[in-house]
Amino acid sequence: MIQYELLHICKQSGARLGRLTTPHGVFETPIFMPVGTLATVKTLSPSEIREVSEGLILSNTYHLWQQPGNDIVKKHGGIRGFMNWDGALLTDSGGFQVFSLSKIRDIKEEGVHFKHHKSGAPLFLSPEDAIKIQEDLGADIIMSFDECPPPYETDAYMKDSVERTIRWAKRGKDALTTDQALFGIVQGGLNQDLRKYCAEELIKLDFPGYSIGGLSVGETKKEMYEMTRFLNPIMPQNKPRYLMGVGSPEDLLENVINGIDMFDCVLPTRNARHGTALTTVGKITIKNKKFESDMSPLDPNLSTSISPYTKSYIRHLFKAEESFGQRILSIQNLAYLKHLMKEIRQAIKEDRLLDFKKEFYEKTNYEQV
Ligand code: PRF
Repeated sequence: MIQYELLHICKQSGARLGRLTTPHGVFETPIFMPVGTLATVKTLSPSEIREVSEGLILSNTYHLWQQPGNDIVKKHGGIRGFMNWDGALLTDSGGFQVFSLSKIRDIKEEGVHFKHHKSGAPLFLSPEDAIKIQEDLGADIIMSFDECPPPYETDAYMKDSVERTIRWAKRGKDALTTDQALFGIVQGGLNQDLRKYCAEELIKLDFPGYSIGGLSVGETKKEMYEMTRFLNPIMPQNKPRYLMGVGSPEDLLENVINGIDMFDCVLPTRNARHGTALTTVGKITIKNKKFESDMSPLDPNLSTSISPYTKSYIRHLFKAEESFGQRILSIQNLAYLKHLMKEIRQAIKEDRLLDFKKEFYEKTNYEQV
């Protein structure tokens, strides 16, 4: 099980500082969790993951269920044993992957029939299956099986979908046989009435934490921020709130101000593999010609294990398609988000997060909407 304690609310911004206690670590929130979809944070070793995370990472039910299979992961004592990770872990339920990866699917009350995202093989996943697989994977925090519809579906569709997501959350809760912390996921697209309804129904089921799904799926940033701001007073104060799949620097800051405690996103590691660095002064496209003989470190204000490398060297690695370049930027980008979240927590403690926000947009090229 987990415990959450609300420690402080920033007087300037309303942002929350909390403490999340899990069986494998105690964490201050707000926190960013790096993504290790296939039981690996792409390109990094566990000691590197330690360096660039707070010690809490995310992995995925859908992917590990399909490859190598949850039975094999279970044999290793779960994901932690499988990937030799001694920190804490959260798994997503597979709900989102079914909807984002598979174009052909048939949603029924019992679960979802769909095709494998590569082979096309027919598959079926139910709320109970998602719990069983997550029990085998053995994370500290696990997710309900939900439907994540596109943001601009009709209200009628959204209503059916939200009702089903609530029923699925209840079924998952009833199926759980371990003391893993199961979160409910608030859906409802951009419809405030449905979001409120979904949150209230899930709160009645008394989950140890609540996720917000169905955002950052094609709506505008303004719409996303409006929805987290709307949900802030509706969500319970004494439980953690996790905004799923959100993790650009500006989205972290804006959503912390709207009361979010936990985040995950592939953005820092995916950007890294494509040559985009996130730094304390903003985004950098490392392949740019202007870095050809740039002797400065990637980030002037952040000291990490990759600080000794010059921009010129890292650019060279990308131009030569050497995989070490991807590793260097993965470390940088995650280290930067860890640093940013630490600065945000400090600003909350000192009741000056809005001052921090102003400076953040002044000192970086991250864009305010
Ligand atoms: N549901 C689940 N996982 C998710 C999402 C969701 O809606 C999202 C949407 N941003 C990311 N990951 N189960």
